[in-house]
Amino acid sequence: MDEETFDAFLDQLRRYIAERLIPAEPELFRLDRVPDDILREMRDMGLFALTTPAEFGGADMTVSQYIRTIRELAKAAPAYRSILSINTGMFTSALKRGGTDEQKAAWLTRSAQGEIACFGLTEPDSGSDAAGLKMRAVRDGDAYVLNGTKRYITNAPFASIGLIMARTNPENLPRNQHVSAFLLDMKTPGVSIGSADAKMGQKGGQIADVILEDVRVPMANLLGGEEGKGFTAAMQALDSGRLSVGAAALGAAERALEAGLRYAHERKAFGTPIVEFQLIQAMLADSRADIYAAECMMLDACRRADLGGRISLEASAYKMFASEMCGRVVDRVVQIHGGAGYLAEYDAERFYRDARIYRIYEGTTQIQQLVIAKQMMREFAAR
Ligand code: COS
Repeated sequence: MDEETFDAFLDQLRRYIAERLIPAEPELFRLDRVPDDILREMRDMGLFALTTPAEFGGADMTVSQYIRTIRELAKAAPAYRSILSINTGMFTSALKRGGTDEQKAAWLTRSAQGEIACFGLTEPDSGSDAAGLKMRAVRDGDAYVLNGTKRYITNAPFASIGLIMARTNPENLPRNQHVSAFLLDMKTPGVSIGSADAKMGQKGGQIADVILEDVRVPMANLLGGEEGKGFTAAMQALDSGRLSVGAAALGAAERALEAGLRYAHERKAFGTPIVEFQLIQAMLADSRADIYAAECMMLDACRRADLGGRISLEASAYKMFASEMCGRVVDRVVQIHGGAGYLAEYDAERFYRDARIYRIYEGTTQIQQLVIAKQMMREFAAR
């Protein structure tokens, strides 16, 4: 998308967020899902197709444009980003890199039209150790038969399309080459969805188990038409997913700090607005500096992604910093609110609960440390 069109789009999106998405938050929380009329509007605005190539009906944004869009969206309740970010992030990214021409034509089009996608990697016994997944895919004639359970799957209750990682070849291969990726129509017989899990925060977004029992997936749905490429596809998709989580954390921190700054002006103590107190100013200033640092990392990591090549280190470093930073900012914003910060009547406690997951999903902070250190060791060995 050319920069002028993008700037106009971002302006329009900012207005939509301020005038439509934020005012609709109470309804979103009451329903515990994005209201249908808003979902329709989001589809009509092309928000599910931000990263889809133009030939399949998308806006074909650069990584930088896409991630800046996610940052804006994250200033509204997190569920608005969640409902579309698997489509625009991991699902589209894996297909663009690894899909055959036929797969791209079929599945990118469905995704761009707003069929909600899910990404099935995590299982009851494998989270951080992604290559340890147990779901089996056994070849039978012109199909694979999939059996197993995926856990904590974002959007599972709403999804009609999915990308599911399963083991095709349990013997005689290094362990991550066992994994293949499958495009799944969620209406296929044998697919069932568990009840939505109750969570700490991010109300309106839903996660659940995806249970596959003798699910026949046509051979044509094996991503890239080749077995054993699923782990790399998942890891590459996670690199882009981590940029998106970083942007979500950044946008959330900005929204929270704005609330803290406003409250500090409104609330008086000792006869003066508390913003006049230097210890309050210190919390505001530390938060602003934190946000600025994350913003710089975001811009640099995205620029590198747009140049092509592997960005595992930068994506992990940015995701780690931005998610930890967001945790610090929302904590300070609760503190600035004092007793009011602990009450559900104010937004601060919600921001605090919503932020906690950013340090966990798409790889915990500890996994990001491993990814960063591994790249450092690789660079050292190559000297
Ligand atoms: N890009 C391209 N290829 C990659 C890759 C990436 N980002 N990451 C891994 N690979 C490929 C490479 O071929 C790699 O071999 P080399 O390191 O020799 O190039 C191979 O996969 C194996 O990678 P690695 O040795 O790092 O695999 P491990 O099993 O040790 O696991 C971690 C690595 C722990 C980093 C990985 O399992 C992980 O990211 N876990 C967290 C999963 C996660 O984020 N889950 C969140 C929920 S999913 S929404």
